Amino acid sequence: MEISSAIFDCSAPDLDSCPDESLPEFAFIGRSNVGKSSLLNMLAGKEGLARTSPTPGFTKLINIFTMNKTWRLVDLPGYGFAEGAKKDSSRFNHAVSQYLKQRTNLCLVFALIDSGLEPQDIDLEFVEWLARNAVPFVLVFTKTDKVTSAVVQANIAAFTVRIREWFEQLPAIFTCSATTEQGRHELLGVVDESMTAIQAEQALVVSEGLAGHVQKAQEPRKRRPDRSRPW
Ligand SMILES: Nc1nc2c(ncn2[C@@H]2O[C@H](COP(=O)(O)OP(=O)(O)OP(=O)(O)O)[C@@H](O)[C@H]2O)c(=O)[nH]1
Ligand SMILES: [Mg+2]
Repeated sequence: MEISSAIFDCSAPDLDSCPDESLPEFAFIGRSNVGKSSLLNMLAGKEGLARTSPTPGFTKLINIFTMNKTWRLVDLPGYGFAEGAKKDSSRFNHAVSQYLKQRTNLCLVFALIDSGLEPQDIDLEFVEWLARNAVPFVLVFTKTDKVTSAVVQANIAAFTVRIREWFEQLPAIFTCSATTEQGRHELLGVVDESMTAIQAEQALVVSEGLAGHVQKAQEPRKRRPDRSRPW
């Protein structure tokens, strides 16, 4: 997939402030500093589109960007930064939780994990939260340029062992580096497949409508792919 236009849309402090749900969205979540904003820029092919920083906890709002005028990338605030950790059992902010649970046009979440680290409790806890709330996601191990591929593979294997019991089918796993652009093609492929699935679903809605089936016209149709998707 080529990205010919990548535009900052808005920064929203909460779900109610997010733009209308007319375009499919793909969101980045993960521990503070894991590389969410950098990965967004890498996929969009536009350095500086989302602001990045070596200081954890930098992204504080739900930042929304429109790609090719037809779909969106969403940069979410990270979890695990002391300020937001407090007593909240899921240890990330309420706006993010609401967005992940209620945004009907959210197609897929890219859940980012630092490939250079052994499984961290906070990431495991978050993945369990995603599973419990049936949020569709893939795992993306970041910053692969910083360690050897043996370390990346060992950390992925260890992570997989720890999460296995929560899933009938493990989530798909990708690796990436914002520095070398490793993984760009694969992750844009995931977006592409998801968009194709949505178009197929919309075509079905039209044909169902033509066949005279009653549609709940006022109810926005969920764009989330069903659980049988390939990832
Ligand atoms: N070497 C390397 N550094 C990276 C990579 N991705 C991000 N970084 C660096 O990691 C730091 C954090 O990156 P961000 O993209 O701001 O991380 P974030 O997850 O958006 O962080 P918060 O907004 O604080 O939650 C920055 O200094 C980036 O330059 C990568 O793939 N390789
Ligand atoms: Mg950020």
